[in-house]
Amino acid sequence: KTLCVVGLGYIGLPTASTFATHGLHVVGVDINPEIVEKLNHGEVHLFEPGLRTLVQAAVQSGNLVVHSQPEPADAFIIAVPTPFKEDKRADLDFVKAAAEAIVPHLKSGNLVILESTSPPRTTVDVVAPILEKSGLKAGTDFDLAYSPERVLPGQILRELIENARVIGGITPASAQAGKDLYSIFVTGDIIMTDATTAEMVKLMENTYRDINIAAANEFARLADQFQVDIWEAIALANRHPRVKILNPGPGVGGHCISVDPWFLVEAAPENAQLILGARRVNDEQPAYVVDFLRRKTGELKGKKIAALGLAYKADVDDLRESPAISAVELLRDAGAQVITYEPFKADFTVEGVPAATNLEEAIKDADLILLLVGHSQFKALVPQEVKAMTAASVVVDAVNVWERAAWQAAGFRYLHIGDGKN
Ligand code: SAJ
Repeated sequence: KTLCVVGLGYIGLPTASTFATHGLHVVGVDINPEIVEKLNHGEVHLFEPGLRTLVQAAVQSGNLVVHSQPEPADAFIIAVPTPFKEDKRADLDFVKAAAEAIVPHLKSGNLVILESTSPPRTTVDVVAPILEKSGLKAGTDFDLAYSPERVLPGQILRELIENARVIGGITPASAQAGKDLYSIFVTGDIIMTDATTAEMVKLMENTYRDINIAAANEFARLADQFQVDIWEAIALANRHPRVKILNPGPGVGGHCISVDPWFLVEAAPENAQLILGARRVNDEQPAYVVDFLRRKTGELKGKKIAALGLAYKADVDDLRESPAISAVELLRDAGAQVITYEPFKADFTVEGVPAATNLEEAIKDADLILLLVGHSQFKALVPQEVKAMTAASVVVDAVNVWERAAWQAAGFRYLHIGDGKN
């Protein structure tokens, strides 16, 4: 069996490599010539634990080759990004271009799977008509299915294999063909449905999480207003057997959860009011963090703030839609003298803000340390040791990973966001 995977990002590359190490002949395709060149030399352009080793094994076995154009294959997987534009609408240009690129190679009996997160009906209304330019009919001459990925960045390689997977076919036979393909390596259940249901399932999953994080963030603001400590309140509420409130933080980032709910808002604005409200709450959260800082620690102008972490969440190098970056920009605009430190991307700078290359450089002259991302290496910091490295007297923990008592014992004033008590 031969497989052609179009788009070698966080999903396409692990998927292509895993199929290759399970015996399929895989052609990986990417439009970026630098990525093609790198991968063919066994170098990887993304950081994901274990990915480099997997890609090298796939390339060395001869089962994975990387080209810039699709080639004839038994099956095609489209795993290109669906970014969203300024107007909060899904940009399907990459999906369309990938489908167009497959058309000249499509043969009777082939299977095409779309994995890119897309607005409901994309497989049926957008992808099928493009592929049918080949003269072949979707669902009759070739199979077509939508299968969302559900892997968590940081745990992609394990979750790709173990998670349950939904396959939505434009016909039951297409769903079955998709199931047969993924069965090669997926050990979790593979559940078949129709294509549009599968698209909606994916969007519902991430929207559900966004709404629940928004609830946590809104509770944090309320607790702050009522002189309650949100973390104490959440711990108590979560003792209820059917309540599981998520963690408030500086907001919701990444290319999934902060984006996907918009696809539903775009497709049905009048029926997506709660979804829209949740998006607004989460998007305003960096501003809440800055407002909290101002209320608790006074005037921001001239304040020297060491901002630790810029990634969208802990232990990833991904800065897309990162609320930490938004918070830094707001602090900068408020006149604070911010210096950032992001260990996973030390060379990245927020415009107009210096970036330190190590922790000590970031914190030594600071008045205040602001923790924006709970990277393991920040979590592991020993307050006594930090005290010896910094002029700062206050730490503000936006992700609640530090122990209040330990920081206080080391002589810091400790605040976590959503704390109305301190
Ligand atoms: N966050 C909070 N509070 C929480 C949990 C998360 O503020 O209690 C923030 C994180 O810091 C981050 C954002 O939310 O900024 C999203 O992080 P995440 O770890 O919840 O999810 P992602 O975006 O890394 O991956 C999600 C996953 N979806 C769900 O958990 C429902 C993953 O399974 C999907 O595959 C992925 O989106 C995707 O590609 O769609």
